[in-house]
Amino acid sequence: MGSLCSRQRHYNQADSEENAQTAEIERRIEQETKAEKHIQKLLLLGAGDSGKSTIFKQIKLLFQSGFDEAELKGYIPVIHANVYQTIKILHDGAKELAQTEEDSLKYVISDENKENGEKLAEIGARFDYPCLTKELAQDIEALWRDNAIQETYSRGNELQVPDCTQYLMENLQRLSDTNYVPTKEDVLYARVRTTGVVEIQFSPVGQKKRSGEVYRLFDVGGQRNERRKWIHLFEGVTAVIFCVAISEYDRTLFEDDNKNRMVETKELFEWVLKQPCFEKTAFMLFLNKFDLFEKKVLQVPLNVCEWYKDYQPVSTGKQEIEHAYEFVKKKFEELYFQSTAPNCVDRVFKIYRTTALDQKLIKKTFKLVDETLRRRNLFEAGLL
Ligand SMILES: Nc1nc2c(ncn2[C@@H]2O[C@H](COP(=O)(O)OP(=O)(O)OP(=O)(O)O)[C@@H](O)[C@H]2O)c(=O)[nH]1
Ligand SMILES: [Mg+2]
Repeated sequence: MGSLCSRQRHYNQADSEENAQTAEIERRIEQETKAEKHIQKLLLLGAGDSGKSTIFKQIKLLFQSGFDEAELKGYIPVIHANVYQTIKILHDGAKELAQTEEDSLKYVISDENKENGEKLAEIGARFDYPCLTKELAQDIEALWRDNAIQETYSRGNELQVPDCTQYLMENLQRLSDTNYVPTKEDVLYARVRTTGVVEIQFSPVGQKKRSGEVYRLFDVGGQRNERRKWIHLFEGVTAVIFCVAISEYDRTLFEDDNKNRMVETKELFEWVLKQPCFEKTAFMLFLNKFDLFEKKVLQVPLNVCEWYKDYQPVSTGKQEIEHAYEFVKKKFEELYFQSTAPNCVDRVFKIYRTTALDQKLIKKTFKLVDETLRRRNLFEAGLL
């Protein structure tokens, strides 16, 4: 009997320990769920090349520890690949224009650069690129300075020439140093098409002075074949940051040479706005690549784009830039209100003019985004 009692006591003790453990696990799950609820989900969306990953990199630089030396060095093959691919595009583009254009002579590569050009184009077609030596950098520089390549570059919008071309070509000597370590700026200029999804958690304002809000930011690939992955991220999104490369109104898609990039972006934005999951989601529209837009607008009229065909230039210089920017902004505003059902009208919609390479501007923009979202949270909690 005595031994039965003691066994009973033993069982009771084991039970209560187990119960305590279960309670502790449940408490932790509850705590974590609460913490998760506190984390606000931000989604970077937009077509390919619109600057999503550049914004993502800026967030890492601004609100996290940035890139350590190993990460910076990890960008060397990417940057070198960008150089080889770019010079190949320009070389092949010049050859094509020299055959097809009426004023074909200006696209003919000079005799002294012909052989060099063929060699570089062959390298650019490889899967494995060689190390960028000083000699190769010099060869690339010589080809870049060739009049035919410069003429071709001026038609870069027709050839999928990357936006970072000028930057890369002006820095070839540094990029080919044996001890080259990419700078923060090099990393921001580097172009890698995103495949899949990457995420980062951060609190704006800075390491020491935090705003209290915790955000989880998701970056996705924007090209057509990547977009089917987006839908898995659409639940519980606090805000969509929709990036538009406003300088690309005279370019066609990388994945479809017959489709204007602005028209694609318009259709994509419409589709995103109509997603039932986003009825209460805030929309932050980043009209990005303003630095390129302000240069282009004075040379290429906005109305070359079918969506902007009702645009009329009114002035020159700074005034014209502002006029063109306001026109584009209005187009997106109209699109937003047309594509927003009456039951969604109270969702937040803000437009920001951005240049993703400009760290100060991105910091300022994120402070504004943070303020807007905090104000909305207070309003929803009935505190405002
Ligand atoms: N000049 C300039 N270049 C920019 C700006 N934003 C991005 N870029 C460059 O544009 C290229 C494409 O930017 P990404 O951030 O990779 O574009 P993405 O939207 O992530 O593209 P996907 O991953 O294909 O969807 C990179 O070389 C960037 O350095 C900008 O505001 N101004
Ligand atoms: Mg990307």
